[in-house]
Amino acid sequence: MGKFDQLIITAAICGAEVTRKETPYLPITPEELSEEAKRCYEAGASIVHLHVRDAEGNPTQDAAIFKQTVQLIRQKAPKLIVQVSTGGATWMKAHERVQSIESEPDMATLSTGSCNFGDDLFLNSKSMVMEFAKQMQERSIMPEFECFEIGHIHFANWLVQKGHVIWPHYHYDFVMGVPGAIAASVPLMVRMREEIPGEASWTVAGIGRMEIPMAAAAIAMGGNVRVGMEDNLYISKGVLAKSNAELVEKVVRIAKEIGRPIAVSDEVREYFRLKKKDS
Ligand code: KMH
Ligand code: ZN
Repeated sequence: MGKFDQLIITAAICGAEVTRKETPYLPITPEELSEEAKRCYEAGASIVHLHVRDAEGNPTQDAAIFKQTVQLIRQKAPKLIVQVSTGGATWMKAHERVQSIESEPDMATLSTGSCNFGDDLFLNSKSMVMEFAKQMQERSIMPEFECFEIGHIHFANWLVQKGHVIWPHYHYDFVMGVPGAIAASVPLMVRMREEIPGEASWTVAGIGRMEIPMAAAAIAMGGNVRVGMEDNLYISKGVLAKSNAELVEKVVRIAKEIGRPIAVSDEVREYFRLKKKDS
């Protein structure tokens, strides 16, 4: 495939940390999450990054809830690429976190190192990451390397070099601005990009008020963008986004001004060489 210039937009619609107290617009139930995923798809997202919640609205990696949500998303937006979280929440155990891949998504996140995460520790030991990678490989689920620090990129590269992750294409997500991990700044993003293999692709997820500035810089640099309430709740200063789709629409507007075409899911499926999946 020649140069892939289209902008891949990932919508991170729920996350594990945000609460309904912080925003009444947070989608939580499988029905709400699937409707929101469809809205984001229609707005221009080609990938949905998915966390789910239990009946009380608390984060969970429960396989049944993931399966139900993935099935609903596939009914409502059949082309949308579904990427489940194996990061879950900081307090979850490894066996709990990895259950999400039982929903047979197209992709799953693979966090490739530990870091502080606000007041907590986000633990991703070498053995945990290798076990998650093995299980994803067995199920033909493409990993997205979640890098909260520059060294996480190096460990992802090691996994590839040693054959622990084998895929025709590799994609990295630079998560920038989590308190306790790498800051959200353009020079650091440039530095991170230098560390990934030349043929790989990358996305930036800027946290909080840095979401849109980092997105704009990534669009200009030829990278890709993640937006959504997992990372940022505001559409503009002091104004809550009423839907994740509003954040996707904002990125689409910026991309149009900069001259980046928006990728559609089928193009990304081919670029990433995703395997056909059914719920
Ligand atoms: N909630 C964070 C502790 C992922 O989705 O893979 C981890 C996270 C990363 O959100
Ligand atoms: Zn996540």
